[in-house]
Amino acid sequence: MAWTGTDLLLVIDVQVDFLPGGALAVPDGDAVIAPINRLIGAAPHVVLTQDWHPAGHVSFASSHPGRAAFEAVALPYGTQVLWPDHCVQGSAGAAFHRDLRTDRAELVIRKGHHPDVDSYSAFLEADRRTPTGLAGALRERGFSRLVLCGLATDYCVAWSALDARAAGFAVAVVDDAVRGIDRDGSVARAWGEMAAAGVERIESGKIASG
Ligand code: VGL
Ligand code: ZN
Repeated sequence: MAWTGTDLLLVIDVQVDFLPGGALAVPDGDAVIAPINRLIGAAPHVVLTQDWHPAGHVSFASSHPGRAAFEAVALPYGTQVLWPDHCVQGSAGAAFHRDLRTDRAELVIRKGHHPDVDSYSAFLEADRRTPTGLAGALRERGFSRLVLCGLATDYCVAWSALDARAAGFAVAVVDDAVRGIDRDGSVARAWGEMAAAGVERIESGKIASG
């Protein structure tokens, strides 16, 4: 593929807590930084997302006495996986990785800021009703195709890709610029769901620069 003016690179959650040594480290997560920086250098437009939870967020296992991280609990909006405390607003772990090239970002969308609702997706929170506003912003600017990369394949990348398709965008996910948490086959399942929804799976080396 070659970039066109209505394409946008959407970089998901390349934050300290999701990288090796972080609170919710994605295995091999730092491998995405070099290909993502190359994509950022070549893409016509760039938007970054940032997982951005208040302390005591409902998705934290520490907010549910007697529960442990990676267990699932029932919440009013459905099943929620519990996570270690991560990406707390303003914390060092919530910062973008220092090697990520953030200079070209035209917009940073923060998600997961409602205390009682998680948001893996950059578009629609986990209650599946509360929009983040990103679909409207991108539509208003006339973008038609979104190229996604970042962390984690099986959570924030997949949910964002599926919601972007549902919002009417053409979507591609860059295979070598994503890594997953991968619990119980969740990465393979995510790729299957994305393929079924018409999400294209591409390699960063196949994207022409400029
Ligand atoms: C994510 C779990 C919890 C992600 C965010 O960025 O994929 N995963 N919060
Ligand atoms: Zn989170």
